[in-house]
Amino acid sequence: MKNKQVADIFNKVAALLEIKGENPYRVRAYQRAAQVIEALTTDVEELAKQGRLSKLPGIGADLAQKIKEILRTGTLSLYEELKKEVPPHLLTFLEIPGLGPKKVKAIYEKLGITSIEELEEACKKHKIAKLPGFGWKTEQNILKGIKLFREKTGRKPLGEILPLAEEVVRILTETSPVEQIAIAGSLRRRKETVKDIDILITSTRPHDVMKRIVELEFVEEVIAFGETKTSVRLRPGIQMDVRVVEPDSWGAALAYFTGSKAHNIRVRELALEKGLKINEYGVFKGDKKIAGKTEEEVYEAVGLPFIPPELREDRGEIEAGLKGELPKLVEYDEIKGDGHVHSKYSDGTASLEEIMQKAEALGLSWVAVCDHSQSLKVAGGVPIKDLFEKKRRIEELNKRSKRVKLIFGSEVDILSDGSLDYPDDVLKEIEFVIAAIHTGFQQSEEQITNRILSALRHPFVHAIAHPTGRVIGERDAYELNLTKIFEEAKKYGKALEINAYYKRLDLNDINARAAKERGIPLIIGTDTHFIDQLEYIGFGVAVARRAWCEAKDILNTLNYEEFKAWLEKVRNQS
Ligand code: DGT
Ligand code: CA
Repeated sequence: MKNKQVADIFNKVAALLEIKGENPYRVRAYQRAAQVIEALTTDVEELAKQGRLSKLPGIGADLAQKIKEILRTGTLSLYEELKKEVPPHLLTFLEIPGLGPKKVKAIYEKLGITSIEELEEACKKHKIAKLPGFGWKTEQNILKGIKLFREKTGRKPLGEILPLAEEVVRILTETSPVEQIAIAGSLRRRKETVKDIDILITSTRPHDVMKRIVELEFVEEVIAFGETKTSVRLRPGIQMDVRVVEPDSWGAALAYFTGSKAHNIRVRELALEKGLKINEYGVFKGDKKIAGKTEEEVYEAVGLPFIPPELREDRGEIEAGLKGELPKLVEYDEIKGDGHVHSKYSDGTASLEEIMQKAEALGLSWVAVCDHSQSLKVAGGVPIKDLFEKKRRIEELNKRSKRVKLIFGSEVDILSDGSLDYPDDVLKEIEFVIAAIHTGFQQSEEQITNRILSALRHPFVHAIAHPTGRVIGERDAYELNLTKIFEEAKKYGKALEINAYYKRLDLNDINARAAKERGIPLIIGTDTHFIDQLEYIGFGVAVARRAWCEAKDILNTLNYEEFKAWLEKVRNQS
């Protein structure tokens, strides 16, 4: 039913007319029409076909025409015109809960506010409360509305949402009549941030599945309930769309809803070249469906091999697939070690023994314990005397442990002049030195780049941790000349980290791919300070896969002896 779509457009038209200061009767007419259509229990499209629209209360010939226009074109020319006449940010303001057109108009006319940031600032400075017709309470509501709006529109880190989506899949598998179930969309492609959760299901009892979904404990709001599509908002402020598809279309739907859109468009072009039609139901030759049950057969029908979801971004995977040159991506279970873990020696919460146990439980065979260096006092930087105690403890534990070995590492600060935070005779004793910038972010591009370059040239450094310094949603990368850094890493055979902490993912997919193409070794580290987060290594593998990396590009696929050999090789060639 398109009732909601029609009502939404009428509501927006009413709001825009009101902001423009048009005749209140006209505004009211659109609002009323929206209410009437939204409350209909029959399909507005059916009424239109039967010529019964103008029988509806408040809908005259003119509005009936407009409804038909929306049904025919998906929008309304009047609405498109109005959007052009009103500053676009005011339309955004209308989406903030608690802000209607009257208030938006007043805020704009009296204070000239043009962005959400300005609006927030004005609330905090109590400029809004002083406007006529507003007040302290309204101001507080607007602030709350801004927070909700940001939650609603902001993208969320993969690491916050993937575990939630996997939990939903687990619960539905165990407690509802689903047959097939899969996560699709950007989550399946393991994009670093996601807008929403897309889930696909096959079931002979869709109503029961959807009922179970709206009953899930993390559901905050049911946006739409239907047997083929149900949308809910989950508590951390993210929408989840669940679609039930026919088993016969499973592969086609999975391919379609996994995206990316850019990838889908390229696949569709290939289909067209072969005289085929492709959509979420299948691949068709004329009226005959020739594929749709599995993703493999859908790709095959258009002349492609199966493309791993992490590559589906139209970044060359179609061309590579056609030539049979897709990479054999590093697998999650090929990871043998974690390159960056903090222990109690600095600001981590776990003892060396606990790290060993957890690593064993996860099936890892080595962990580099890289605590902060001495001058990083806020993060419990390890003084030199404790460093050698840590070394002895690791040697003792390694003697007793067969399956898991610890590597005596350090995350050594690159000081603001580019020197390292331990003297050379100390650095020499540390098995794995990963250097990092934690201070002086405000320096110029040249200064920061030079600091990293001098660390890369240092004979005892093996790798650079979180090379660009960005923190998703909190801090941009520092000013940096990555090209120079790649050149120097390549020249000295040093590694760059893919930091797997979900707010860092640094290097990101694009930069990691650039490094890999230049033959720079990459090392994945969880950078974890909490023992459970050793599991986050998978987010780093996701970045590596999105960066087209194969096992040979990733140092974590080496076994303990091989990794130790690499560490020594770096030292010997320096
Ligand atoms: P997101 O949600 O912004 O993190 O990213 P996606 O890729 O999950 O995007 P979403 O949820 O809007 O749509 C899911 C998939 O559905 C998308 O990856 C590809 C497919 N899709 C959506 N809209 C279109 C479209 O207009 N054309 C095509 N070819 N595919 C589309
Ligand atoms: Ca999505």
